Amino acid sequence: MSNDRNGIEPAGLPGDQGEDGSVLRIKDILRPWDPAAQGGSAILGFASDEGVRRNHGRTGAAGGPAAIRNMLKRLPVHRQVSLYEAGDVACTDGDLGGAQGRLAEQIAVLLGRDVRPVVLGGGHEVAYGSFLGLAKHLGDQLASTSVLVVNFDAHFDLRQAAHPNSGTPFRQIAELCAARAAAFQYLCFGISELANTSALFERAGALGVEYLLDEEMRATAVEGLREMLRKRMASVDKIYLSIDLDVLPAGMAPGVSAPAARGVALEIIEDLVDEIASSGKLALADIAELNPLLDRDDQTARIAARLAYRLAVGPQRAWRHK
Ligand SMILES: [Mn+2]
Repeated sequence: MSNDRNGIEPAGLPGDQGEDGSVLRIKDILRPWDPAAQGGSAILGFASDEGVRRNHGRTGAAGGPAAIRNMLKRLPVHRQVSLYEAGDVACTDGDLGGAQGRLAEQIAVLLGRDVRPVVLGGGHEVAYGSFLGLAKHLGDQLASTSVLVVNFDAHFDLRQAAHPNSGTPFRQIAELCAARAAAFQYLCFGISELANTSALFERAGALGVEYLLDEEMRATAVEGLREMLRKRMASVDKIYLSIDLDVLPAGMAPGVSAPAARGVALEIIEDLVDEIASSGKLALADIAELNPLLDRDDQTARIAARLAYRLAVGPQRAWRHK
């Protein structure tokens, strides 16, 4: 890798000037979306908190994509990767279904070029748009493709509501799967017993949802969780991963609509995310619920950027062994 940017703009950050080696950061390798792209990953924003508003939550997640990009672009890169910037889909007129449909169109285009979309939310209503994009891409193949939906979240987000919102996306996905004669395979990590009603646990049971409670996700259990996840992933064709930042402890991730009093530690989330990202089956991922208005020192945005980095670039642990 070269630091020569052809005189356009110096690579790295101002503090990097004078270094001998590579100071490349995400901002230096991020390319505008290229319709002829083949492989790699793309960053795609979903600037919406319409679902949070409808769910009576604290709005502000529409600013999530910009806040995550701002942190992501500064992170250093240690290996060559193809990373595209696919822009934002916004919901500014209250038409959430329309925005989810536009997101789905974009995702289907990326998947059609074998590019992994890493979608930056936005409220968790992003999840229905994400899955809709995968369904659009698969078309008639949806029913015959074994798709595992993995969600890191304190909540099931399986609510019944008059209008779709940030608490309903996985129920909507279940209904879409039923309408298309596809199996609904939904695995949740970090569910809080005290953040979901009995009705929701019953619906999860009726839908055959697999889940681990936050209290079961201790550091001492992580090897068992990884093994369970590896086995579960081995039996499917494709994975859609969703990460709701409110799965993290409130003290670590204050910038969300509904902070978790307990939550699951970041080190455990990252270990499991790395398992999924390196499975060879991860088709697309999203990171939801960052609300920059409620954040503290951009801490939640920094965590979101770390997770987006792992999904778009990969864990960089192997670098040490080169
Ligand atoms: Mn959620």
